[in-house]
Amino acid sequence: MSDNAGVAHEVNFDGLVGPTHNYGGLSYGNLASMNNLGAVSNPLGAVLQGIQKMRKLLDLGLVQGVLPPHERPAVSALRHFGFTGTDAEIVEAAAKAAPQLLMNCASASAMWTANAATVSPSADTRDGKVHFTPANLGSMFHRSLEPDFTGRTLKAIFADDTRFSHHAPIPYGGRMGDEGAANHGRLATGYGEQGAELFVYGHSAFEKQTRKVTFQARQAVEASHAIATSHQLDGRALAFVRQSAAAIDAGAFHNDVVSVTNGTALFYHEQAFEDKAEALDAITRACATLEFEPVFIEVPADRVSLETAIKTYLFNSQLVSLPEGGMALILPTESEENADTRSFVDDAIAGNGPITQAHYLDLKQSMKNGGGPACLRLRVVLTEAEQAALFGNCLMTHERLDDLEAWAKKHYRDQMMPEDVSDPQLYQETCAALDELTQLLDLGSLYDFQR
Ligand code: SUG
Repeated sequence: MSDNAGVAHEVNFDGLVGPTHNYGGLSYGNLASMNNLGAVSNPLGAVLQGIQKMRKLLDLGLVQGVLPPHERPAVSALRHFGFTGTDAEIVEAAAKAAPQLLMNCASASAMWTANAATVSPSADTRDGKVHFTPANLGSMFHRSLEPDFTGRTLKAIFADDTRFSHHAPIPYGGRMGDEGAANHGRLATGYGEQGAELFVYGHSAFEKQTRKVTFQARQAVEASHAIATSHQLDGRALAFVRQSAAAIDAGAFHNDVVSVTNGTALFYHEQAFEDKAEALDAITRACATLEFEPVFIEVPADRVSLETAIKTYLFNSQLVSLPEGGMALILPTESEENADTRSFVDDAIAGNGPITQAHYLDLKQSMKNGGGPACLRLRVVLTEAEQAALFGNCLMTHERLDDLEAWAKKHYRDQMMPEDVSDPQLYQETCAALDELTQLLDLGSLYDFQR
């Protein structure tokens, strides 16, 4: 498509934290989620922290988008489990008969939009469209409830079918997990240029588990291959790389907990990949077909241990290109407070590498469920023409963020225990909030309760 040529930007679509944000300890293998089970959460604080992050990116001159929370508790899922009656009756009945099921159906986990989908920019695809595949998130029950509504939302916003192509989630069964952009990266000399796409997987859906593991991998290589094929990517500019079992066992349930890409740079922990030499070689070869060399920024284990990387979420930072040149790391304050990670970042900035700035943000509400800055955003590279074709008001300005802040203050609770999800009143509050949100974002009747 000729008008795809020209300037392209990375647009970060952040997940707006939903009103049911709580610490239900639902994600086995995610140490923060496991360790904070039963803590008091602050949904209002969480959504405001997310909005602050979006403001920071706007201030840096970047393009910022938002994706709406999902309807929770997911009454439609509870209906599948045999509950009947009005929505409020269903929540009440599920709270009595199946509290654990209700807890799973009430998670606000859709906030982590790095897991919403895998996205390939139009510069990478044969048909010149931007391709989307919602992640099946089949490894965790509470997250497996997300793909339908994610697909619906993406189709609503990226509605122009001359520019955007939407695929169904990869079928899940056995261990055919797909966790979306959290295990996907891209290296390119410019956002508008063709890039090398990096798919990081944890296992084969068909392999026998021969080794004792502490935690199961979530991403199947077969799912990654299927996405690369359906997105019509150039096979020479791809790298499929295995995540290290040591990293998964240490709590890196997604690869974006131990590495991040931007521009031609890969910022990664020494122990991120199962076979580091082979991984770096595969990435180098993919980039070579596009005639550039990747910049590897490796963090050695003797400077930052895997354990520290996972505790501080150093690599779950957003690595973004600044309009004036150079790159900024958007990090959680946990990486500022730790001497090892702080000193690595300081040295990186002082050196001659691509990282020129660091900004530390308080995202503790999300961090306590294992979601750092990079988990909270879905990267979508769009040309200016594609950006202009978006439906609704999902691209942020400071005024729109002011509106979202006022909206959250009107509707969100500032304190919640996991068991509060059984309060039918919370469901009513959530629907009122989401109804108003679809008006603010001009998205029409998106939610089941509006249809
Ligand atoms: O899938 N936590 C999420 C965190 C996702 C982070 N995303 C990325 N790394 N990209 C998960 O484990 C916890 C929910 C709870 O316990 O209620 C949770 O789902």
